[in-house]
Amino acid sequence: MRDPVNFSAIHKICKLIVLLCFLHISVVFVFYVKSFDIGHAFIHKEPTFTRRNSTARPFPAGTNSVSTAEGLATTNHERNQGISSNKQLPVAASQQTIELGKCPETSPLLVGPLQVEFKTPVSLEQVMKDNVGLRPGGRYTPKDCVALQKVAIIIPFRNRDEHLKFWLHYLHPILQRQQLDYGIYVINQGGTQTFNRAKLLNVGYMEALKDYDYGCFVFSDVDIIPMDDRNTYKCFDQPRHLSVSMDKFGFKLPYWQYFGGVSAMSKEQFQKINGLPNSYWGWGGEDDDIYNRLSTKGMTISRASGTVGKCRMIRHNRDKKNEPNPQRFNRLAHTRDTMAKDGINSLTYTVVGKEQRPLYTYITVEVGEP
Ligand code: UDH
Ligand code: NGS
Repeated sequence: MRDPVNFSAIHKICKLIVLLCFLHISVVFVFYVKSFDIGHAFIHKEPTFTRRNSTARPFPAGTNSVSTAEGLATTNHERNQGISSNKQLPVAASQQTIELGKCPETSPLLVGPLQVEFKTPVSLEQVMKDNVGLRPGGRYTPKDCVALQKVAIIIPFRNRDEHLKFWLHYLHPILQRQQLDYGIYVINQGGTQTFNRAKLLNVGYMEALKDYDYGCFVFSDVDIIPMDDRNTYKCFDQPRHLSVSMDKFGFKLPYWQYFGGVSAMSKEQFQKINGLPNSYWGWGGEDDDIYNRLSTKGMTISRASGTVGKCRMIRHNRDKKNEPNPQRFNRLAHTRDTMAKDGINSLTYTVVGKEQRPLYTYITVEVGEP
């Protein structure tokens, strides 16, 4: 005889087991769906992360590293606007850094010969609109690669605002295409004493170094514009002369030793010659003195070809208080003896004002008198 009570107990146990199984499957299912959600969210974001990573590396790896918030998890627009979007990324990714590649030796952005004319007036507002990537003080750093050189461009200045507008209008886009990490320094001679171009350039060197670790210094007259962007405003193994073939000289060098107009020296080259002479007041000779210094120290002049080195000068009359210096020939005969004590080591000046304007840093300085 079978016992009916036992059957009912087994039935109950079976029902309990089925219920437990169902519960177990439900719990497993809920956790599975949850884990799928997390995984899906990560997979969804990862392609964005990978794509940005790859566009930030157009060139072989260099030395500068950029934090994820700036270089990897943000778009170019966000970087320009200073917006960081790394909040949505997994913690591990937001802590990563990437290395920007070095800019190439020859910039791929160069276009070659340029149209340069001074008939159409230029406004600073328009120049600002055309150069939105600049930081205050006329500073610029390439976004996609590490610039090969940090260049301070020094302009001796007094009462040439119209020329400066043309210079900024033409040069800012050129310098950006040359992929330089640069800053513009306009050194304005205060007062009404005789002009002293070389001393102002010495001041520019000293003041620019207070701002940034510049390794190269381009000294440019305010009225000279290059006609070819392949004439890179950077430094070379030897001091560089940039205004090679000027329109006013019939697109030729006026003489082989000519080092006036626009020139570039590395920090080392500049220090080797004790900077520039402070003692040339008025027009003429200071550029020849710089040449004498370089040649005394065994350096030679490097130049682009006559074609790449073409440039235009804005025609103007002689400025007041910049008459030809009658002492220049006598001074030039003694560069070798005077250069050790007349230069950056004997420079004295007073900064009257320093302003970081949108397109350049403007420094007004008292440099004394003859
Ligand atoms: N500079 C000024 N203000 C001055 C004098 C000179 O800003 O009052 C700067 C400016 O950057 C200029 C540079 O110093 O480009 C060289 O001076 P400069 O232009 O006087 O020299 P340059 O050799 O002209 O170009 C000399 C006078 C030419 C007169 C020609 C008359 N037809
Ligand atoms: C030379 C001057 C340089 C000057 C060059 C070009 O004679 O300072 O002419 O001048 N040297 C002396 O006077 C000793 S320019 O035609 O640009 O006015 O840079």
